[in-house]
Amino acid sequence: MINKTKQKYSIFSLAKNSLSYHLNWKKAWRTPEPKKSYDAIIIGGGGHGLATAYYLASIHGLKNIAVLEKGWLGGGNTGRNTTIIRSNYLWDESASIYEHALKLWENLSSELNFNVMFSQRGVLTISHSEHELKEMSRRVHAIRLNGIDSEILSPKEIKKFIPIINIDQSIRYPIMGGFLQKRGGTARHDAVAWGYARAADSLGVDIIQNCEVTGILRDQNKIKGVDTTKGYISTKKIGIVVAGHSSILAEMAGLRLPIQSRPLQALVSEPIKPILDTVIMSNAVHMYISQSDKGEMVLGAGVDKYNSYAQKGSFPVPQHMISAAVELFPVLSRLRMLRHWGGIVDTCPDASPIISKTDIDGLFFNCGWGTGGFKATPGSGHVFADLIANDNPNKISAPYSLDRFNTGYLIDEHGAAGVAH
Ligand code: FAD
Ligand code: PYC
Repeated sequence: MINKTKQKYSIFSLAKNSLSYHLNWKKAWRTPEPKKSYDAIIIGGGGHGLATAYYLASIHGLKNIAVLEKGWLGGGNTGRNTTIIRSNYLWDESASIYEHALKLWENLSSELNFNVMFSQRGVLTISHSEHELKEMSRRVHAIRLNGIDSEILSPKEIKKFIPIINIDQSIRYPIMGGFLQKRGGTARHDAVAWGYARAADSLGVDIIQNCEVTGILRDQNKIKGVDTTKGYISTKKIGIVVAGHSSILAEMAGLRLPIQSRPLQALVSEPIKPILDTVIMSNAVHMYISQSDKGEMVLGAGVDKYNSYAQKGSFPVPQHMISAAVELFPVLSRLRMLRHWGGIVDTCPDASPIISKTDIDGLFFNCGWGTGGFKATPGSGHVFADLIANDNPNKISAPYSLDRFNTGYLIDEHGAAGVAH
């Protein structure tokens, strides 16, 4: 129920602030100068880093923390992704972490008192061959055994669900069937970063933008502090959550990670009236599509097959994706592209993330989410905060330790990652 007093107050406050050019409008978070020392430092002000800081403060009571971000909050992959959220992975370890995240998404706007526009509009993955359909059915069984919703749809059922889709069997990528996770969907990416930032700030976390970490210092095997573009800061614990830049930060600490950094591209069309109220993914084409609340058609492609730190990719990749998308959705053919961009994704050999301590006391990594970490943001922050606070992984994060690259206990999710690596 709407609280009428609050509503009147906020309308009045909106009018007053607009007349005063918003000069006295309270900022959503402070802009502090860094202190000389913190109990823990999180490097990277994307969704995962901000969520980690929020849960460190809200659950584990650590208040003397800073998040150091070299640019602006959410300016990395958090603000560049196509916002698909789902938990329909193959292995139990994945079901456990992605479903943990999905459950947190379901209450996130209320937890943060910030509308992250989480919308459970469903995610449908389509298949274009008999073989792909059989693999899909194996995955659906595995997903359901983990208690997660998933159902197979025939081409006719898909057409009923998505009237603008072309199920003609003579096209290059004919639709043979698909599987749907109804609880999957999308959220507003910037709002996720802003919501976590505001909530963390209100618990005393210092969020410091335009502060690049340039060095990681240690005293023998223990973390001592960081060099930054705003000076030296001492700390005993560092959580590194920098996605595509993980190898660079690892090198600063004298470590090597099994990570490749590659461009992943996406684009939006000019805004149009609502025509699509779900999310569709095609792993064979490497195409995923949804419609944003502003009306833009949001489309993403597969990774470029070379390593790079430039936040852009090559033209043939989106060109291939768009030509297939137009066959599958002929209604798109006359739309104009509004924006196109790339992000640098950090991919592991098994297409699963790393959430791990290292051999250096006080140094922790959360990376390797590759093309699919947005959906994990709340769950990733939640378990990473637990790891940093307790120096030990919990049941959900334990399988994601760096050890797996020695023991061979890999969690191969190439099929579920949706975008080829
Ligand atoms: P980021 O948001 O990249 O945050 C890392 C931050 O670290 C950056 O802000 C960066 O500036 C900062 N940083 C780097 N170096 C330093 C330094 N030296 N000092 C201080 N700060 C530093 N995932 C999904 O689940 N669904 C999708 O639909 C999806 N689509 C995608 C589409 C595209 C085009 C791309 C690029 C990615 C997509 N992803 C998707 C993946 C998802 O975006 C990422 O896995 C996720 O956002 C990673 O979040 P993060 O907070 O770890 O990283
Ligand atoms: O992981 O669902 C996903 C995804 C879709 C597009 C990019 N990643």
